[in-house]
Amino acid sequence: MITVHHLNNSRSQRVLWLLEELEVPYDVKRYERDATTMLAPASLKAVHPLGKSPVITDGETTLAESGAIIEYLAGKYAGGRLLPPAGTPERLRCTYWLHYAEGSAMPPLLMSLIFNRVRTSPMPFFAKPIARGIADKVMNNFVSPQIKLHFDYMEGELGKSTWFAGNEFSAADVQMSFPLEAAASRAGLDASRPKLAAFLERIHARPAYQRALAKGGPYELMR
Ligand SMILES: N[C@@H](CCC(=O)N[C@@H](CS)C(=O)NCC(=O)O)C(=O)O
Repeated sequence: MITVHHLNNSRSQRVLWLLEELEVPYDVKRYERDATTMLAPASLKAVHPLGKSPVITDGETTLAESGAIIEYLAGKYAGGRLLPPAGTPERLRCTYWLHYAEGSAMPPLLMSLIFNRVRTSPMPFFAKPIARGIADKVMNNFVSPQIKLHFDYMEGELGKSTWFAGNEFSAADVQMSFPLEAAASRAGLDASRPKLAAFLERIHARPAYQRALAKGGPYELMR
């Protein structure tokens, strides 16, 4: 039996969604973020040394890293769906987006989360203007232009095909859901990028996505 070690408001939501798309049985073991630090509880380290979510167990196999998990589950349980056939251009695109989501799209979004925290964290009054000045400078000179670059790129790519790996829905779309949801929640992704906005609407309307929300509990990404 597959067990998803699911942290609230996290990347593991997309693993629940994938499993609902696959219609395979699985268990969910829930973990709650610390309300102040937002970190995962130490108990998750008993499953994987990094203590991050998602991590799954499937029989003797323990696997972390959402791209690897999604590729593994789709390869083992999708019966040929969700991963385009090996050796095709669509498969290469699928692999590309499986890596791009965490390797390229997430870093600037994470930086934006961190520098927003720097701006809003409690600190002595005399430190505030300095901290805010540094945060604003990093955001304006580096992070925001990088985010715009990625938004423009992803918008352009979704102009070429309905889904990220081609005209069929695939594992790549599940993996790409998280950076796009994070972008909509904290980095100003909106209807000015109509292809990306339509992608989010389409995935949110999928019955499997809705079922995964019911399984995972409230899903509100950090701002
Ligand atoms: N690149 C990893 C990132 C894993 C990760 O950072 N997960 C976050 C949740 S979205 C987490 O566990 N945060 C809690 C913590 O770091 O303690 C993946 O895609 O699985």
